[in-house]
Amino acid sequence: MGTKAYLALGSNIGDRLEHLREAVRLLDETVGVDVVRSSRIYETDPVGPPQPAYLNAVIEVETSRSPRELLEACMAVEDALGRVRDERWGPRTMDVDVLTFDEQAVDEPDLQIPHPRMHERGFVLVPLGELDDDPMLPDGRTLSSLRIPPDAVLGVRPFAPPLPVG
Ligand code: GSY
Repeated sequence: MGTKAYLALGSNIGDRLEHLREAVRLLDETVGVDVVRSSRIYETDPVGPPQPAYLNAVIEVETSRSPRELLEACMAVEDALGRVRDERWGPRTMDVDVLTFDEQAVDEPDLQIPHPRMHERGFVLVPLGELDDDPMLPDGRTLSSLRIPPDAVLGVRPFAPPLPVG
């Protein structure tokens, strides 16, 4: 039995929907990673500097990898989809973030789980809430206790059904 992890996917350059589909295919082909299910796809207002709207989704994976090995798999998918790591909050063909890893917490300089900003982001919370009504959040927060600012949710609009899996 592997570990259940949630990953956040985002794309705002080029054929965004195809990039999300390709990310799921590549992750599922990765040794030690099985994509189990996907949220619906949302079109979301960009957070950060002015840039095109994103497509975002959250997927559930089952993995035999360690948290760091899962991070490496996510970065390999970003690289395969042509991500250029320049501007920190800038546009990208593909972003894959590890949100949770069972109930484990990781606090290393380049890897923090649960993802430290996930509870502030409507583009993460809305799709994640479809898959799990009580996900692990930073500092023991619960989804029901969060006060999500209205514009964080208004900027998250259903766009397409869940990504094909398997
Ligand atoms: O943090 C992931 C990349 N990203 C996003 C995103 O995925 N969606 C939205 N709506 N805004 C974002 N800003 C950044 S950076």
